[in-house]
Amino acid sequence: MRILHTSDWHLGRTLYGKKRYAEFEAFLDWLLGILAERKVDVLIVAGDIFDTTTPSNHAQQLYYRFLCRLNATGCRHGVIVGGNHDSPSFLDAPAELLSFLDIHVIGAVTEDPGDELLMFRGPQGDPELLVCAAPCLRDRDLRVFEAGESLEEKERRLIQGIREHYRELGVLAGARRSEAGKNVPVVATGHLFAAGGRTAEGDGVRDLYVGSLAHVGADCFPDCIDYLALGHLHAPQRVGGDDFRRYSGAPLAMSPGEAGREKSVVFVDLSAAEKRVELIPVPAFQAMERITGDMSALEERLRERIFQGSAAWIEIVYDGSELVPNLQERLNAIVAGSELEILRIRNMRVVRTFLDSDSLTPGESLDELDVSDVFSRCLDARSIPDTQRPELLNTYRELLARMDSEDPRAE
Ligand SMILES: [Mn+2]
Repeated sequence: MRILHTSDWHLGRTLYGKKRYAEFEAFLDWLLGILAERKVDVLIVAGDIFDTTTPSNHAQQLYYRFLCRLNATGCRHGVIVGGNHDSPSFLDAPAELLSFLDIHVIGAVTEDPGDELLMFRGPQGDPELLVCAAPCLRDRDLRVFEAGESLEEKERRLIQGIREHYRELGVLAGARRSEAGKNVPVVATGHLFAAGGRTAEGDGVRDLYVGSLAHVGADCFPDCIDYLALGHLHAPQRVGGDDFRRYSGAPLAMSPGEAGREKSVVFVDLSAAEKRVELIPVPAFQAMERITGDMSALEERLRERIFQGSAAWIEIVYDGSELVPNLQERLNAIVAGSELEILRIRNMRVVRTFLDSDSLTPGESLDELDVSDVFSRCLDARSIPDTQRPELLNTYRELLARMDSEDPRAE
């Protein structure tokens, strides 16, 4: 059995307002090529297929076009599970239709964990792979919350709910395996934050749960799993040092700050006498770069890139001490007529001034700050004592998480 594991495509995601459809399309075409070349039997996409719960028509077109071409690569089965960015009901809506292409979609958990169990059979009808296709487990799916409980209690119960779900899947998988009468390999999916996992600045991973401390211990997953295909963390990584428990990571850089970090998909061969995994690097379809420095360093670097004929998307971080009131105009004048494109300018001098002083100065913009900067600034401005801050911060994060997870199509 040859499996390809990927996740966190975030189709439709923009970068500082810039659309990235050309990159998504290039990635999906490249992936079809890899599936054919490596003679992959099963494709697993472990959540965050789309960036939002209401994907654009263009993002949907890329997705369905890819799925239609999947079988032609020789890949016989597809498994798609919902992530925290996906709308479960949106993913599930075409599930019956897609099952005719042998593509299995699990947008959200149902009353019966058995619905997540998929037994794939070979051309002769013999069972060859068992997949526990667990999607992102949302707090409302697990229904473990009670009114008035503390944040810590909520998190403890959530972890317990996730643990229980995987335990049930393990029991069911064991039973299905003995029914099959042979030692069929088991692959499980998940879209969650495993304890010890790494995130990096600029990689665009959004907190899954309020408090974000709900990290799932490696002992949560049943022993019968031969390969665990996880999504949610955007940097490729193993779980607990185990080669067969992995995050594939996102295929595309989520910001110019991430440029240069290797992106990959995971090729897993369970058919060989010795099972093995291999990371297949994803090419960078769009050059990107973050350039940091004072005015002369920025100018020198930009000119260097222009000379090289680069068509990169650039994020500028100005950290000079000199006040440059016309920073944007000066930078744009440098790149005018070249292939370079400046997507964003972050003026650290302005950010520092804004965070340190009580008054706004001309030229400051909310765009320079992230949402938590603004909130801390707000607490400072109202002289909120430190003792009250953690609770206010939690309430604020709860509100943000609720805004993020709103699913207009649900119900
Ligand atoms: Mn993601």
